[in-house]
Amino acid sequence: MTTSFRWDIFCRVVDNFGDAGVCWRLARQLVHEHGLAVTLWIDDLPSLGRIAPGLAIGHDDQAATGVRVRRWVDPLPDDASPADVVIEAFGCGIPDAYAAAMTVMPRSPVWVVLEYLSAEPWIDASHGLPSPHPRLPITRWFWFPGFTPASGGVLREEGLLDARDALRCDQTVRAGVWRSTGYTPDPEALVVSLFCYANPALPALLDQWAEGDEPVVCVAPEGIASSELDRWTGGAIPHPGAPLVRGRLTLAVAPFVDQDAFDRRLWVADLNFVRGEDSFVRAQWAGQPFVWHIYPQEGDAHLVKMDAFLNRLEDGLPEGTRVGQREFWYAWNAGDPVTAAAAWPGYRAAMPAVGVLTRAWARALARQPDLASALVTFCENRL
Ligand code: TRH
Repeated sequence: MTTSFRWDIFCRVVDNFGDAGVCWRLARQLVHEHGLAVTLWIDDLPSLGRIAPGLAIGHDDQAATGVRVRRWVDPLPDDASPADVVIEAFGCGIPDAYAAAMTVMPRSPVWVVLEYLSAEPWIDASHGLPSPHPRLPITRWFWFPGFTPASGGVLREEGLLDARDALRCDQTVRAGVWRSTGYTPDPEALVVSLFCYANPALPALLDQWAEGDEPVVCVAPEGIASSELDRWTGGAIPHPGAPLVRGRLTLAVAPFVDQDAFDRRLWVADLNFVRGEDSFVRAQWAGQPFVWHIYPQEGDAHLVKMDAFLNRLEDGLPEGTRVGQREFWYAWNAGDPVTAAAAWPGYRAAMPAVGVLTRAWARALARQPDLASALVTFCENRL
């Protein structure tokens, strides 16, 4: 589809990489698959630069893979006129003057608040609802990403699962994915990609892998879980290209790469530890067993969300496998070394069945419309 519509996406980076990651992925897809003119207004270019390495983080206005990327400063530059569609990512707010200008456009722009992803059942009834702006004569539409056809869906690029399957079949390309880490692929080893928040349970898990019977390769991105790794390695965290071997465990560190390369890591690992929102979705597309370190919230609200997701994922799973997965996810999220170590053997035993389930889950999810396409249809129907 080719249109002349202009889209602006506003993104404030709260912390880490997920806010930028989701917006960057969405922006690229809107340009590449929907022919839209997209500007990403972002207040933290260095964070985006970590996952979009070609970006010039000192430039306030630039084109990057077809997306116009502009630094979100206050006030916005004078040439910032409202687009046809305005995406307010994660309720970050739209600058007052820009919002006021939206209300006097000859054709009222469509203003969409992109919410956080959730598997909770209530989001289906809230997805796509309008809400009048509290002060301005304009409507905001609420978009709830989720896992059901009644929700806003999740991001999925065209041909994603085919690209994944093709890469998995190509041994040379597969091996190339790990080259920067210095680890030489060993078909006997369990290859774990580790992307998590600080987690006191990690050293106990590393001990278990080091002392176990099975060769394990654990690859962590640079700077991730650094205090735990620092402690576990006695201040000698490996550099990319020079893994550390202790017992049966090879611990390797990988440089930060762009999102597509990060996806490829998830595709070729046997087990993916992921976190936040975007890598959590990408692990689902990878179709390998995965363990989600959910972003912690006050009052353990995140555990309600994790439970809602597990309820959907495990539907139809045999009891033993279900318990194995659930116990390990809970132990990992509790960050408790004792319960996490105790739950690992059960999870390891459940992994083959969990893998079958995860692949089926990805196939079923891929039959639903992807978030970007659904969003384009929704907005164009309102213009
Ligand atoms: O980094 P995250 O924890 O991000 C977030 C933020 O904390 C945010 O405030 C919170 O609201 C949200 O989680 C739920 O995890 P996430 O979402 O997985 O984002 C990581 C991004 O980084 C994702 O787009 C993948 C990308 N990435 C790369 O592109 N290359 C890499 O090498 C790595 C390690 C990650």
